[in-house]
Amino acid sequence: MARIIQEHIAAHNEKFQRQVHQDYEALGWQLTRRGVDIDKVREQVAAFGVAIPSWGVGTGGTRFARFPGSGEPRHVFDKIEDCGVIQQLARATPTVSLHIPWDKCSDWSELRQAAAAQGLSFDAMNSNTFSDAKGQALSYKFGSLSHTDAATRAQAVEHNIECIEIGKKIGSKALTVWVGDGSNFPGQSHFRRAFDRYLDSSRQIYAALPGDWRMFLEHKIAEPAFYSTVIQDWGSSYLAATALGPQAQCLVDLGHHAPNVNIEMIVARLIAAGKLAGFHFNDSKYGDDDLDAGSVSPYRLFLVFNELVAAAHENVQGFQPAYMLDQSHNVTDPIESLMTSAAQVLRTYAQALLVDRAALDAAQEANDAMTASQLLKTAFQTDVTPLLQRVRQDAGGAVDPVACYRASGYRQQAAQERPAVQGGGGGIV
Ligand SMILES: [Mn+2]
Repeated sequence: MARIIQEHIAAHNEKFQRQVHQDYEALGWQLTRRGVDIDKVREQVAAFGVAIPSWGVGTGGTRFARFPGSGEPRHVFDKIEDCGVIQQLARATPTVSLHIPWDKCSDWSELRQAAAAQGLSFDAMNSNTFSDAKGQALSYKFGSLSHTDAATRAQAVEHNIECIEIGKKIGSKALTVWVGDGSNFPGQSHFRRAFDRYLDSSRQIYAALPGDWRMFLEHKIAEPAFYSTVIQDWGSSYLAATALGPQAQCLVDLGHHAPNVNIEMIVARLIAAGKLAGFHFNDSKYGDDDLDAGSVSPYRLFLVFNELVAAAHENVQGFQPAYMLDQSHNVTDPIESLMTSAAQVLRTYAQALLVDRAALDAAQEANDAMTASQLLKTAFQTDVTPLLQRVRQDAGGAVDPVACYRASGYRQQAAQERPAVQGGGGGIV
């Protein structure tokens, strides 16, 4: 299937050319008055990338139902094609994060070439021991890396090592491990023993990690285990990552915390400890809702980015977080949602770059809470839309990615070429 032709994007951009130029100039003057060089901010934003999860281009679902969309990807090569369109139009997602076994294929070098043809490379590998793969010998119904049965734990370890082996073939440099292990009833699980078993299994995975790889431990407070989870919070994650060694770090999925938890504080703690692996961006109102990034609480996302920009500004040693989207699209076209979320991540990064760090430092030192708070608000309330449009336009993307995508007819074409299939991975991690 042909990607969206560049002439279509150029014609789309042509309509906005004058407007983008004028708005960018106006924003430039506004920022100049605040002592900010808009071109420097633009360069930083243009260099920022967030990975697409391969499972994100399929329609998600809830435990009640899944309503498949049309033209859904049938296999990993279709997924790469969709990811290529997202990158082509939004220019913020140069990498893809694979999920095994959902993305298994027979020729990894062919996949690597297919991705490269779309201007894509591969980010962290994701293992799956929270569901049973077809033909799998032992079930993960009662856990995986922390299972009471040694053979089941060994099978889960082996699977993670296989993910590393696949990752080596496609240029990945990290393994993300999230386990659904936990319990649904008080008394069901011996908390300390389960954690010890998890550590013992994880040590075997860690030992298989190449020297230049990192292992990302993703915590989650609940679901599918609704009473307790083995790696329930950043504290457990930090304990495990510390026990494993320097290549193990803690990954923060924004949806994996109790309501109202101060996530930006957690981020700051992990940065200080040199243990921040990176992020799974999404948004939520109640729990692990997996809504589009910044769709409910954009200010919370901004406060997280404020910590990230501050750490970079202060040259915190070893600070190199990995960024990925992780959301489920139940009612929208996944391509539209992923482009919108990627743009939101870039927008929030740009806003955080606008915080007057010297003034904030001074306000904090002087205990001037009002000024400090206003400095953040001033940055957050700046409309950086023209800057984002310019970044996309300069890179050959679309000024308005969703409008350009809709007008391209890509989805309709995909629907014709990809007959609907049953099943497929629609998981949420
Ligand atoms: Mn996640």
